[in-house]
This record gives sequence, structure tokens and C-alpha cells, in this order.
Amino acid sequence: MLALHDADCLLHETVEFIGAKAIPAHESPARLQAILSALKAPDSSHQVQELSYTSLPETAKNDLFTTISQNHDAGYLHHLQTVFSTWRDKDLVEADGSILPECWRFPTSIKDYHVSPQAPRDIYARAGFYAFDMSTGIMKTTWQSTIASANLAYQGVHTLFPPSSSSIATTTSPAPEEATEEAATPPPTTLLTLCRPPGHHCDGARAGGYCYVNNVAVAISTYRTQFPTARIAVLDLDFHHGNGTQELYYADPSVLYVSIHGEHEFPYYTGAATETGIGEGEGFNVNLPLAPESGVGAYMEVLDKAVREVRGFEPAFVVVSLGFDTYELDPIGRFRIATGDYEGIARRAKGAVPEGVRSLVVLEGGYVVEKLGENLLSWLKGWEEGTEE
Ligand code: Q9C
Ligand code: ZN
Repeated sequence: MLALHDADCLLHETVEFIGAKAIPAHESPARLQAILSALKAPDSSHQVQELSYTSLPETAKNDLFTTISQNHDAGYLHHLQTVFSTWRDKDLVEADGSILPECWRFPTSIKDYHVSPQAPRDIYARAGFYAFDMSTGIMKTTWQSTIASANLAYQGVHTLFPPSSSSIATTTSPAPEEATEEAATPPPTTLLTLCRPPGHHCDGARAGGYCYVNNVAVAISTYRTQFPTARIAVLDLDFHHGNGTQELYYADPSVLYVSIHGEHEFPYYTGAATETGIGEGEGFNVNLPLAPESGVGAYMEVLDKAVREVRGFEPAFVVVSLGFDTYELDPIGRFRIATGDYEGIARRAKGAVPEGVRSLVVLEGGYVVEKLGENLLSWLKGWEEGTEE
């Protein structure tokens, strides 16, 4: 299977608070290194295509930024891009340090009173305004990795659905004389984007859960430019509920969000089965929380339900949010899925994709670095062998 990667995704390396301790974040560059070594091993049947956001022409950069801006607030994006240098200029953070929030927006107990939606003037307070937890520090290369990660989702959709207009430049654009030959090659039916940082927790204006820009939303907005009204299904298989993705499409009947995740786990305040959508989006959000310590048997039962939901929706495009924090030894996930189980899980999950429909697999979490490669290879085997139904 084709996987898209950008070396800039390896740069971001921050800290998190967990319990009473600040530790190097579980979401580390070593995760991606492990995945790359597995995909590039001599006996691997997979191909890694290296992209480079930084060498894109300005027009493509602008187009990507416009796409991101469809889902994220301008003040928030400005904050992600500038907060580190602002703090650094005032000597408020070390060159290799990470900015973490100290005070969040909070609901008051006064009925009908709403906290001002304005970003606070105070420089420390702004870090809290644009975040919802202390796992999502901002260091000097965070934006560079974030934009490279988002670009993978953007380019991934362009690879699956080559735009007819030549206005969309990629780093892999063929030279004009090769263009006809290139166009004759049919696009792949599925591909994997090695996104890091991940994306499913951040919402329109808040970073959280190691996420800054929602890569799945980038993929959906990119797809929408070509197919404005087609139905899109998101199947979220990370251990954690993708609160950000849920929120972005909660009122949207053209995007079905289906998630299997640990019950009563991070992000704690979302993910209940009672969250079914709102307004026109009612019925198009399906949460399938599963008890911690569940093994592959219980997981398969609920996966069957998820697959039926997606199939019933008849999507024209399927996006998978793929996390390996469902693995039995994961430090922050609590299911009991074994390496060998991923093949069967992916084979079953592939049944969610209707025949002839293309799919994009977007990397989210998974924190047992030593097993990430094997777990992914097992999953990809099942996904490639599994049939669309
Ligand atoms: N006690 C992803 O997997 N901290 N994000 C959890 C648990 C944040 C997970 C603390 C976990 C974020 C993409
Ligand atoms: Zn996760």
C-alpha cells in the first residue's frame, strides 16, 4: 500500500503533564520512525512516498492554508504559528521548551452568562484559550510539523482523486512531457497518510490530545472542493473518542462520524452513545463506547455495528482515523488487542467501504513504539486483503 510521509513530521517533540509529572510526550518522533522502518524494510510490500511541504510552490501552500481555515478559527491558527516566537522574543520559554496552558476558558455557574469569546490580552492566558488540556505543548517546530502533517491529508486526497485542473501543484507533479503517461495510471483505491501530529481531538479553536489541526477535516474539505455534496463516512478506530472530528461535523448530515473508543476515557467529556448529532445532523453521529479491558471478541462485535452503520449510509468516500493505542500494552489505551488481531480487525473494517469507493487511512495515536511497526503491518495486511462490500 502507498503511504505518504514528510520528514518535517518528525520535528515536533514536546512534553505533557500526566498525573503529577511533566514527561516527554508519549506522542513522539520515535513513533513515526518505527512505522517508517517497518514500511521500508527490505521485505515490505509497501511504498513510502516522501513529500515536502516546505518545497511546495506558494500557490499550493496558500490553497492548503485556505483548506485548513475552513475548519479552524483564524485567531487559533495565528496562535499556533506565532506563539512560540512571541514567547521566545520575550525570553519566556527556552529555545527547546514547550508552551503549555495555565488557565482555561471556564463555564461559570451563573445561568445564561457566557464567558467572552474574545482571546484574552494576557500572553499566558491565551495559551489556555486555545487549548483544552496539558498534553498539547507548542514548541519551536510544532507548526512546521503540523502543516506538513495536514499537507499529507491534503495531498492524499489529491492522489486518490486527481484534480482535473492543473492548478493544484504537488511536489510530485510530473514534468509536462510525462504528464500524459502519468495520467494513464489509475489512482490508487486506498492510501495511508503518516500524519504526525495527529488530528482527531482538536476542534475549530482548541488544541488538545496531541492534536493541533484536524487532518481528517483537511481531507474532507479537500474532497469537498471536487465533490461538494457527496456523502463521506469517517470511521474512527483510535482508542480515544475523536471529539474534534465529532464536533466539526455534528450538525452536518453529509458526514457520518462513527467511533469505537474506550468508555469513560480521555477526552472524558465526549463519546457517549447519546451524542447522535444535532439539527440536520441528527442521526449522523454514532458513538460506540466499549468498556476498558475489552478484548478482540467484544471489539469485533462492536466493529460489526460500526461497519453496518457506514454501509447503510452509502458513502462516496471513506476516511479511517487509525490509532494503535487499542493495543494491549499501550500506556494510555486500555483495550486488549494483540498484534495478530489487527489483521482481522482491518479485514472486517474494510467491509465498511462500498465496492468501487476509495478510502483514505489517516494515522492518529498508538504509543508502544516497539510494536507500532508490527501492528501497522498486521493491520495493512487485513485492509489490503479485505474486500469492499
Ligand atoms: N490519563 C491520541 O491518541 N492524555 N491522543 C491522556 C490519560 C492525552 C491521546 C491522559 C491523550 C491524548 C491522538
Ligand atoms: Zn488515541
